[in-house]
Amino acid sequence: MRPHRLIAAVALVAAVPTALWVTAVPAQAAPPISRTVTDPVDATAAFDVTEVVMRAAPAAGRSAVVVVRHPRAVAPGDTLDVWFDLDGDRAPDLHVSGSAFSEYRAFESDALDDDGRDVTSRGCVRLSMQGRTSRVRLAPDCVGDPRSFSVAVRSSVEGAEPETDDWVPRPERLTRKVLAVVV
Ligand SMILES: [Ca+2]
Ligand SMILES: [Ca+2]
Repeated sequence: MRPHRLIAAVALVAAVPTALWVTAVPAQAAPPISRTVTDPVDATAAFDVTEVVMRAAPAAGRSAVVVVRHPRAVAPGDTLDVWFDLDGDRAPDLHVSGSAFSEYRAFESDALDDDGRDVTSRGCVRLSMQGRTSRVRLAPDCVGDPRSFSVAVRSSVEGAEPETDDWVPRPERLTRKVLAVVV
């Protein structure tokens, strides 16, 4: 390449808008190993959620965890639904649903309002509700070893109007991704 051509090429690269590079970098970055989503105290919520913490499994064979915090202790009738997107297509693949002091069920899922097969007995996902904390444990190696996951969380009280439900991050939306297993 002759010198004046080289100078022209360098000038062309320099002229590319900075924004192009800025937007390209985050798209390639790996999801974080944890994510905290804070949610307002909602006076209208029957069973309020104020924080959701997602954490990758610390190693292969361990569980990823979703910790849901409430401003009061869980009571009979309090219900939690958590949907997981495991393949990154922004549609749920797994739904766990349960009530305080009762049992929970897990279902394959294609949409927030569409449960498929009951997969509770596989033990891939478990829900516990105690004190001011609900906790969901997901075994990545039991659900096809996804690279990352995101969740939608809904809290409600049995028999209460849908308007009193609380959603994180917001109604019928999934959070951003978190790595499934720390690597
Ligand atoms: Ca809330
Ligand atoms: Ca999906």
